[in-house]
Amino acid sequence: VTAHGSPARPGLATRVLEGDRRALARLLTYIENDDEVGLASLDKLYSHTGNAHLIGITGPPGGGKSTLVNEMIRAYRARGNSVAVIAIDPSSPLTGGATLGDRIRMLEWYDDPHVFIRSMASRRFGGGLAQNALAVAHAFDAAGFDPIILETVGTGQDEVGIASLALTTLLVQVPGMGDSIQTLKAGSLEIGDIIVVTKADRPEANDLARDLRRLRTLTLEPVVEHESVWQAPVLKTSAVRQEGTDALLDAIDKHRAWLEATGSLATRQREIAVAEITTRVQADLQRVAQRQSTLAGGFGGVIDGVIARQMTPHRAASALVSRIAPSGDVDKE
Ligand SMILES: Nc1nc2c(ncn2[C@@H]2O[C@H](COP(=O)(O)OP(=O)(O)OP(=O)(O)O)[C@@H](O)[C@H]2O)c(=O)[nH]1
Ligand SMILES: [Mg+2]
Repeated sequence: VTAHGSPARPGLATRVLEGDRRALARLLTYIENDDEVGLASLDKLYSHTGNAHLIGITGPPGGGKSTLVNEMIRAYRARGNSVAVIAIDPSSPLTGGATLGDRIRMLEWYDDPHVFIRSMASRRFGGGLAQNALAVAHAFDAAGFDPIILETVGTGQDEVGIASLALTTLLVQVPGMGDSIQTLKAGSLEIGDIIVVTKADRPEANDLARDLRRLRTLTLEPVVEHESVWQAPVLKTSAVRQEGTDALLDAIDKHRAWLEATGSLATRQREIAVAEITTRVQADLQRVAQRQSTLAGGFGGVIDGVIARQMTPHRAASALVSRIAPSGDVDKE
């Protein structure tokens, strides 16, 4: 705390560590707004993180993700865990934010101090979705929640990408959406450490699970069974019949144990850290660029150079980046 007064509210981080929910809620708002208070609190909290298992869930809109998360909360509570949920809400004009169903589901946990659900609007962050969601996860981690579940709709690149920044990623597939494989975007099967067929009470669920098992063996490399290779299981869950959730939690535990046993956990944590830092760098550079572009003589004249066709936008960008990071090797790629 400086003589001029630190922007950090004294004690916010401490109160979060003590389990103060209101302090945690306030911290999350600061983090979402990229407020310096949130960053300063995270400085204090970060050494208390690294304990929680971060679970990503992604899949098609309306695929039953939130309902599944709700069942997972119930099952984790029965096991004595404190559970935090980050629901990235695409805020599409179609859904207009959290659905009534989501709100009712959240109300169920209103009085439970061991459940914390936070919705984040993805449009508010632009390209900065990943680092803010992960920063929120750090806050939950420091506050003692484990696991932390991150739900995103698997439509935009950002949303799929962020779910894959978890330690265990669940890819949801839903039966009865026409041709089963049609709903699966190329390449998206690989991000699933566990593939979950939701709404398994529907008659098409078995066919979909079978097709996914075949597709998995076709697309995911080694056919060889080896303990160092994770074989993504295909599991079925039904919220209607209250089936499959415990098996899913067991599979998540098994994946976690596999990560630890094979050393993949350290690799994964490193990948996540690199991704988080990289997106932060991108966001910071973007902010600098936007600020510079609005100054008089924007970007020190390079805009004029581009308009006058003396310089390509590509070269203008490189010139600006080397001005910001003079020793960087950005042009050498
Ligand atoms: N039959 C059946 N319907 C389900 C099941 N789980 C969810 N649903 C229904 O599927 C619809 C969508 O469920 P959500 O859990 O909101 O799906 P979501 O994937 O979170 O949706 P978005 O977040 O809007 O993309 C709701 O009408 C649920 O009642 C299930 O196990 N069986
Ligand atoms: Mg949802």
